Parts: sequence; structure tokens; C-alpha cells
Amino acid sequence: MADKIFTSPEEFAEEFRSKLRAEAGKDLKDCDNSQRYRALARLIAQKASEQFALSDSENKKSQKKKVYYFSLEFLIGPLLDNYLLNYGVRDIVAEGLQSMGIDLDELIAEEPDPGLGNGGLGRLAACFLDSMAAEGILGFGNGMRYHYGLFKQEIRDGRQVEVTDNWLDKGFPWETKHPESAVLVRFGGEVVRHEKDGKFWFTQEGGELVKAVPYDVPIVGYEGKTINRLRLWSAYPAHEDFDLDAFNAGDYAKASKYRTDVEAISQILYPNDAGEHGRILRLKQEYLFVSAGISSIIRNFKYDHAGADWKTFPDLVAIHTNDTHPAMCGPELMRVLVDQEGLDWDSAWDITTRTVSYTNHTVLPEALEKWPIETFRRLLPRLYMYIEEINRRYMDSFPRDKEGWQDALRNTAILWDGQVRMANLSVICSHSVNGVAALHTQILERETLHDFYELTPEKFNNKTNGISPRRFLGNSNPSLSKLVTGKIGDGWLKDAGELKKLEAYYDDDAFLDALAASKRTNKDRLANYINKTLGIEVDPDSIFDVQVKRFHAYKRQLLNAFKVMHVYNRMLDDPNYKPHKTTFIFSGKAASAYTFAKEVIRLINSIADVINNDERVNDYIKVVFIPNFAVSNAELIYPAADISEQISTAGKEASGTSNMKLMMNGAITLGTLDGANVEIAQLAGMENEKIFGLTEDEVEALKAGGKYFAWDVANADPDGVGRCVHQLTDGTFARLSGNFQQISDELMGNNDYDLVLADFASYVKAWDELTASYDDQRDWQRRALHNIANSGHFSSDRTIREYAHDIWDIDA
Ligand code: 26Q
Repeated sequence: MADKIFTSPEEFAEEFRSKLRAEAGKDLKDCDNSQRYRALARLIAQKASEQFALSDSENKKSQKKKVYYFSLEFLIGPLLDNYLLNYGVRDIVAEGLQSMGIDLDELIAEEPDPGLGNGGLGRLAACFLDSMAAEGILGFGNGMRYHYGLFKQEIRDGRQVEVTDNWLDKGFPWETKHPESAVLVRFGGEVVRHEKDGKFWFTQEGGELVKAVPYDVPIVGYEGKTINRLRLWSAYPAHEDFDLDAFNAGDYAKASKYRTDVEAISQILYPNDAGEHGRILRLKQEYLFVSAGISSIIRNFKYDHAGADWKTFPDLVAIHTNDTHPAMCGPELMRVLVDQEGLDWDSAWDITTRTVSYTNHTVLPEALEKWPIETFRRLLPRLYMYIEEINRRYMDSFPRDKEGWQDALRNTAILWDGQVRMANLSVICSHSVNGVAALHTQILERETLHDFYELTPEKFNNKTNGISPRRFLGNSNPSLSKLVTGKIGDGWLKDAGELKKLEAYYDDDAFLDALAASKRTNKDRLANYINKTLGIEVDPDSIFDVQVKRFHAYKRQLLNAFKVMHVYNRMLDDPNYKPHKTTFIFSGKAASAYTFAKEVIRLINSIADVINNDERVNDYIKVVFIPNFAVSNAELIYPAADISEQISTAGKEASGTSNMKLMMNGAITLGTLDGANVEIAQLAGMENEKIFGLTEDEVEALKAGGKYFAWDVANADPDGVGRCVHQLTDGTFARLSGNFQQISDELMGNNDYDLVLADFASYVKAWDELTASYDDQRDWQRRALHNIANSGHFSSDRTIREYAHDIWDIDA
């Protein structure tokens, strides 16, 4: 353990007071909690930065490899509580603040929740930063500093309303701006050929010049030994170009057009709906952070290893690309090595492919990133020449000895049908391609990237996702953490595999009771939050049935909504039918242009409105939609869940990570055999989850057979799913804001593309059986414990160790 940053509450209090005076320019008693929070965060951030500077110069001497994790999203969430835990000073700080009459939890509640990501992929990047630092890996995040995070979600008349997330409003105390490390990036213009002494070279000239300025956030590893850095880029004008004439003529927009255009690049985070593809601003974001990131890596490399042969670059640097969003890393590194550093093509190509690696996060064909060649070439003319040459050489060396090679070549080419195919670019420029759960990787190899797999099977590997046990158990579930630590010590925070030791308590009644009591504490906490924010009273003794994630058709929140409707219908039809008391909890955002998903949100809120106000049923069932799902409220929701809903159409969810967070917090999975659910069921035991529905093979077979007719399923079950379909449009849930014609049309008009009707019966049966088993609390808690004890495998520390060993060639 490194020395503690504060050794006593008194020492902390002293430093805090002086920091507060310096930051706020006021004395403690005259400051509000927001100023106190800021001062505390600044104090910790500065300690971390100092430590970073020290270790940075030590690392310069060592020849330790550095990993750069390129991601357009880092959903870091609030940092304060996490850093106090990682530094091991939570109690000292709480006590020190207490002595000044300040409540640490109140300061923690002041912290903004930076929404610099959409969902799973962005949160994964944040967990990886935490784990790289915990594992002592020199791992640096490279991303974008969006001025506005993902929109805040409000619900009005049941509808999602998007509100700007001005997360920087009060400043972000963790960041430090580094203007001295700014980098210039050029868009547009044209490529000019130069020739001298028989040599020739190219430059890109004119166009729009942008200054990328980095803001660094320190990443504190567990036990405070390793401090890493997240570097987020922001776009600024590269020169003053204020049009005074326009200004004097009153045309203010024209006067500052250049500034506005440039600043737009880092203004917003794009949502992950298919409709947003092809936006030029998105392409600018992608190139900006790739080009600036690579520039900064090269500068660092030259500084750390002055005079080193470029050949050593892949031994000292790894560049990992989170999905295809940073796919330009390959060609950009080539451009720098060849155009700027003067290497020959073959040497540069060898260096590039040995440095770059790629993680795929989706098999949905509509989600694979593509850009029109015309758009691409106009914006990035020099880079495009590199892509063209990479493509030409790829096609040129393509083996033509196997039957059907023409199809394989067509499927794997980078440039085809007037488009730049980013997944193919990523695979070709990388030495490693990985999926994010075993099943997902199999599907990549068998289907999505099959032709690449045939060519280079050695590139492919699986890295099942993980989550930070420190944040998602340590920070978010204090009561369970305390219980666990009381029994097996706190080693699980560093090695979550130690949670296995809890297996010794499967038959320990006292422990199982304590587990139930901890769950109850967390349900009370969430019930209070729900009451405070929504005015809905929920019974903490009811089952908390939880589905929280982005809204997407394939995630099938609609299937869950149908289930709730069906339970309601049964209660009204049959006075003898009494379901187990249940609170159905939903939360999540839909991309603003994704109308189907938004209608499902409205449906759930409309169902809630009807059920919660119907005295015939509301003693038994309640429905709650918690607005604005974000890291901060997620940390209240996961610990309170009894049932974890993981009900995507088999084969569609690459991995899922909320399944892991809920498992680690003792929820039982009600799910399909999709993504990482498969591995969860294997590890915790099938008997400790509730698995239902079509398997991936069965889904494929059903689709291929051509004999599935959704209307037949509806008509054959008039009291079940048929009635649910009907109720979308018959006024049953129209009270709040009308019927759901669009859901009905898309569902039935596409012959139930996501197989909601096909899985309905098996889902309802599974839910009935699972909820019926809740009253045997001893057995329920035992199953919960099986989940907790086996969740260590899903620590992102384990995932990162696998990346380090198998992909980055480093051993922590
Ligand atoms: C692409 C182009 C243009 C605009 C937006 C995008 C875009 C942005 C974000 C496309 C996709 C995303 C995010 C994807 C995502 O979160 N995928 C999830 O990744 C998790 C971590 O691996 C998995 O657990 C989930 O299964 C997967 O859905």
C-alpha cells in the first residue's frame, strides 16, 4: 500500500480548510456544499496529478509498455466516492468533515454525473480505466470532451423529453486543461504534390484548421499506487479569425462563424441510433480525437525513448480501438509514419498492425459503421489516399485459390459500393479482433466477420466483458460490502475471485438472513428515492423486478411490458389469481430519433399510470419508470434488484453488462441465452437463474424456415399475447397520451422481427415460476448468494488481465 494521502482526520481537515479558502476565496462557514464539494474534488485531483507527474518520470526510465485506449465514450460517472475508496481514505475524510459539521454523503450528492457515453460501451471504457490502474498497467484513455453529455431525460405525459445536459455548468474539478499540449488537425482542403531532388511527397493544404486541446482527468487505481490519465480533446479555433467588418455590420453569426463551426466538433455526443450514421460532424469527431491522440502518442514516444528505432514502437505502445469509432487509428498512424517520419510503407505497415487492436461490440448489420466515400474523401483527402492504398494492397494480396474467393473479397474489402466500411478497416489494420462475450465472438467468427476469420483465424479472440467491483459493489452497495468484508475480508476489492469464499455460507442461515436484510436496506433506499423523485409509494417487501438499460427493440422492453399487461389482465379476469407482490422497475433512455423505442417508453409509463391508479390491483403490482438512467441512479437501482431482466432476442446482445452488475448485487437473472447471460448461467449454475426462450440456433432456424407468422401466434392466444397486441390500440392504456398504433404497426407489420410474440409464453411461464419461488426466502437467498459468489469472474480486472496478456502482450 502506498502512503495514504491523508493519515488522519485532523490532517485532512487542515488541508481541506486551506484548499477551500484558496478555491472559493471564502472561509468554511461561508461556503455552500457545492463549493465544499469542489474544493474536496480539487484537493484529491491535485494529489493524484502530483503523483502522476512523479510516476511519469519514473516510467520514462523503465521500458514499460503503454496502452492507449481509444474510445469516443467514457461514461465515468461521479468520481469522488470511488477515489476515496481507491485511496483508502473514505473513513478519514468522512470523519474529518464530520468534525467540521459537514456530511460527506451530502458532498458526494453535489457531484455532477458526466454523461460522456451512451451506455454499455462507454461504461465499459470507464471500468477498463479503473481496472488498468488497479492492475498497475500504464493505461491511458483517449476520448472527446463533449461540451454537452448525453441528454437528460424527463418524462412528460409519459413521453421522453430530451433536455440539454450542461454538465460543465459549474466546472469539472477533476480536469486540468493543457493548452501547451495542443495539436493541430486539418479538415478538407487539398493534397499537394511536392518534388525535389528526385524525391516526392504530399501535404494537405487549405481547408479548415482546428486546434485540439487536451483536458486531463487523473485515474486513481485501487490502493492509490498507480495513477493513470484520461485525456479528453476539445476543439478550438487554430487562429483568430474574427470578421470585424461583419461584426460592425451587425452580422454577429458571420463574424464568428469559423469559431462556431470549429467548436461544434466537440459540442455534442452522438446517440447510438442507426439514424445518426453519415453525419459529417461525427466523422470530424472521430478524426479529431484519433489524429490528436496519435500525435500525442508519437510526441510521448519520442520523449520517453529518444532515438529509439521505430521498430520498437509496438513493443512500447499498444493502441486499442473501442469499436470502429476510432477505426482511423490504423491509416492515421500510417500517415504519420510515412508522411511525417519518412518510413517506407512496409515497415510502417508492420508497425501499425502490430500496434493496433480492435474490439467489436455489435453484430446488428444496421449498426456497422459506413461512410460515403465522397464525404470521406472531401473531409480527409490525404487520409483517404492511405485508406485507398491499404485497400488496394489488401485486394492485391488476397488469396484466390479457394472456391468462392470473389464473395470473400467483396465482403472483406474496405471500399465497396461507394462506401468506406469501418469494421473491415479495423480488422485489416489490427493484429487482434475480439468480441465481448463467448457467444458474441462465436457469432463474429461464424457470421459477421466469417470471411476474415477464414483468412486469419489467429487474429480472433474472445474477451468477455467485466465491471468494476469497486464501483458496482464497493461504492454502490455499502451494506452488502460490509457483510461480505465481515466474512471474507476486503481482498475481493482487489481480487474479486475471492468472492468465491462466500460459497462456505450457502447453508448458513444467519448469513442468508443477513443477506436478505442487506437487500431490504437497499430496497428501502430505492423506495425512498422513488418516493422522493416520483411520489410513487412502492412496497419494499414486494419483488423488485428490474430492467434498466438503453431502450432498443432487440432488448425487448416491449416483451416485459406485455408481461406486465398480461399479469394485469389476469388479475382483472380471475379474482382468484394473485401474483406475487411485485414492483416492476424500468429505466433507460432512447436515442432521440428512435421513435419506436420512445413509444415503448410511453407505453410503459401509460401502463404505470393505469395500474398504479387501479385499486383492484395496486396492492399487488406497481410499475415504476425511473427517469434519466445514469451512473448515479444506476448505483441505487442495482443493489435493490431481486430479478435481473436480460431478455434480448438470442444472438443480438453482444454481451450486456447490467446483467453482471445485477448478478454481483445478488439479483437472479431472468433471461435468454444471449450475450454474457450464457456465461452467467454456466458459472452460477442454471438452477440459480431462470432461463427461457428461443436459443440463438432456434432463432436462426425460425427465421430461415420462413414459416413463422406472428399473427398466427397472436390469434392462437387471444387471452394472452393476442390481447396485449390488441390493447396497444384499443384504448386500455390510452388515458395518459393516446394509443400505440406505431408499436402495433411495426411489431405486426414486420412479422415480429424481434420475436416478442414467439418468446412470450415461455417468458411468462418463467416469470410465474420464478416469482412463485420467492417466498421460500432461504432458497432465494441461497440462489442470490450463488450469483454473488460467482460474480468475481465478471470483474473488469479479470477482463483487463486477459487483454493485457493476450492482446497487448504485457503481464501486470
Ligand atoms: C456509431 C456511429 C454514429 C453514431 C453513433 C454510433 C454508436 C455509438 C455508440 C454506435 C454504438 C454505440 C454503443 C454501443 C454499445 O453500447 N454497445 C454495447 O456494448 C456493450 C459493451 O461491450 C455490450 O455489453 C452491449 O451488449 C452492446 O450493446
